[in-house]
This record gives sequence, structure tokens and C-alpha cells, in this order.
Amino acid sequence: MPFESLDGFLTPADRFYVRTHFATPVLNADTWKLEIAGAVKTPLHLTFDDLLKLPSRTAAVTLECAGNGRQLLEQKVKGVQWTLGAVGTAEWTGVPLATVLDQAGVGQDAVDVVFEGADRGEPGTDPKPRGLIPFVRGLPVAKALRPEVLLAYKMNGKPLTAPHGYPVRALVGGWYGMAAVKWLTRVVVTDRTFRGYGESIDYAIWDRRYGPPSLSPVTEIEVKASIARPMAGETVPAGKDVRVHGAAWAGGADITKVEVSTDAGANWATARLVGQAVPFAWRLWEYDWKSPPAGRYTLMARASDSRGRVQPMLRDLDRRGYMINHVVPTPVEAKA
Ligand SMILES: Nc1nc2c(c(=O)[nH]1)N[C@H]1C(S)=C(S)[C@@H](COP(=O)(O)O)O[C@H]1N2
Ligand SMILES: [Mo]
Repeated sequence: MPFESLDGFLTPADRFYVRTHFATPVLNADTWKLEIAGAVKTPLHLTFDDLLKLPSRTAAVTLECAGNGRQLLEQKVKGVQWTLGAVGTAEWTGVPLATVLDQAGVGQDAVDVVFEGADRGEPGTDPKPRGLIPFVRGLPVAKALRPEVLLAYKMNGKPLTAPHGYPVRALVGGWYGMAAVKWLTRVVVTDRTFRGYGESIDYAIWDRRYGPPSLSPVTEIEVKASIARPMAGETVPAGKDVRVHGAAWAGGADITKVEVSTDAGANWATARLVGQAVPFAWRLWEYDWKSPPAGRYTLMARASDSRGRVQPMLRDLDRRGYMINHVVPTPVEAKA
């Protein structure tokens, strides 16, 4: 979805961004099976019907690609050049992964849970393993057992569409999109840390918490507000009130405040948060920009969250092409 067409809390499936690394596999729910393997007491093979018989949950969850906003970086980095649109919120229905892992019995020695999709391809960046690899993503077993981790089979009340992972995808509330593995066919519980292509070469950032940088997988979504309208370069009527609006999200934390500046960050005013906070979902916000005189302006939005995080003004280059949440200027012109 072009972010400027944001017009409600839920993003329709046909306007939801699609990020797919390899060719989209054609799967059939009648023949689909999910294998649960590795450090479990009883390996399982679930059919789609088996999954439907288990208790489900429905929750609105925001999915953001870790590369969302990449096009706005001053220093160009590899990857799909997203502007603002690689984010959306859908109501997902699925079975908590914990239910299935409980059936299988997670071993004492379990460390990570690795989701494997049915899509295969050759990864783009060196160093890369030989041949075709499946799209996979691991997460610590403690996160995998949380209720916001779903084996989702519905999006906004309808079966998943092929681009969004039909028949079943993982959904990891609070984490960037790379963990929400589509066309899910295997879940492997490992007995040591899993560092695949998607946790080390792709979707990894330099972490300096111990001083020297070490590569760490991208995990939780950062705090961020995006302006939907006016969009960059838009002309608004001078002397009339202008509705500035957008969405703000912070992974597993709640948005506590969104501030708007119309003068490139010199002064900030508090925007109105719309509706109620929904865990793991974005919060819409709006701000009445009182009759701007004719001229050129730089709009900015900045979010704060319940963990005390505030959106930074500057880009952290250690994040390579991921987790892009610094405040970005939106130049607009008010014309009579
Ligand atoms: N199997 C598989 N799952 C995947 C991907 C993929 O390429 N293959 N892309 C991931 C990435 S990087 C993102 S941002 C989300 C995007 O989900 P969407 O296409 O439904 O918006 O799916 C994730 N799951
Ligand atoms: Mo992504």
C-alpha cells in the first residue's frame, strides 16, 4: 500500500505490501503439511484440518519490513528501495505456536525455533551458501512460546492469499516482518543457537553493546511514527486548516505520544491518538495544522512509547539497511 493512502486501522489484503525473496510457491491446503521436528519429544505432521481443529486466536498485528524506509536513507544501502509503504496492519487468525509445540513437547535442551517456508531460491548477497535454500527464520524458544506468535491461516477474516503465505504463515507480533515466515511447512526446534542466512548475512545489524561490533539478528520493531498525508512534495491550501495524519507503532510496546513539527523540528505539538491501544498493532494519529500561511514547510512526526523510547532524529549506521526509524522530513508547500 502506498502509505499515503492510509485510511483506516486495518489494511486490506490486496493493498498490503508484499515482500517475497524467492518465487511464490503454489501450495494446496488439502495436501499441505506442517512438520514439527528437532528437539521435541514427539515430532508431528499436522494437516490443515488438524490445525483448524485447534483453538484459534484473532488479533490485529502490524507487520513492518525491516527495510521499510530504505529509500529515504542518505547513504544508499542494498535491498528493495521501500519508501514508507512496507508496513500494514491486518487482523490475523491462527493457532498459537505454543499449542502445537506443547503437543510436540519441547525438549529441555531447546534453544531456538526455526520457521521454514516452502519457497526456495538463491540468496543475493555474499557470503552465501551453495545452491537453493529455503526462506527460514529462527527465534528464541521463549519468544516462540508467547501468545503473539501464531500459525496464521486467515488475514482480515479470509483465507491467506498466495502472496501473503497461503495456506499458513507464521506471525511474530512485535518483530519485524522477516520472522513472519510465509508458506510455512516446517518448524524445527534447535538445541543450539541457529544462525542462518537470514539471521547473519541478511537481517542482521552491528551491535556494540560489548564495545566491539558483533552481528546480531534484527528482532523487535522500533518506535516510529510515519506521516501518511500530506505526503512529501504535496501542496496544501494556504490559510485553511490541514489535517496531518498517519500511524505510529512500537512493536510490543504502546505508543504514548506522537508529536508533530511543521518547522523542521524546531517546535513540536502533540498529535491526537485515535481509538484505543491494541497490543502489537499500530495507533493512528492526527493533528490539526491551523491555517498555515503560504510558504514552504518541513513536517516531521516523532513517536514515544511505553518503554521510554523516543524516535531518534538521526540514522544509526550500525543498522545497515534495516530498522529505519529516525525522524524523516516531509517537505510541503502551502499555496493560496
Ligand atoms: N517464506 C517466506 N516468508 C517470508 C518472506 C519470504 O521471502 N519468504 N519475506 C519476509 C519478509 S522480509 C517480510 S517483510 C514479510 C512480508 O510479509 P507480506 O509479504 O505478507 O507483507 O514476510 C516475510 N516472510
Ligand atoms: Mo522484510
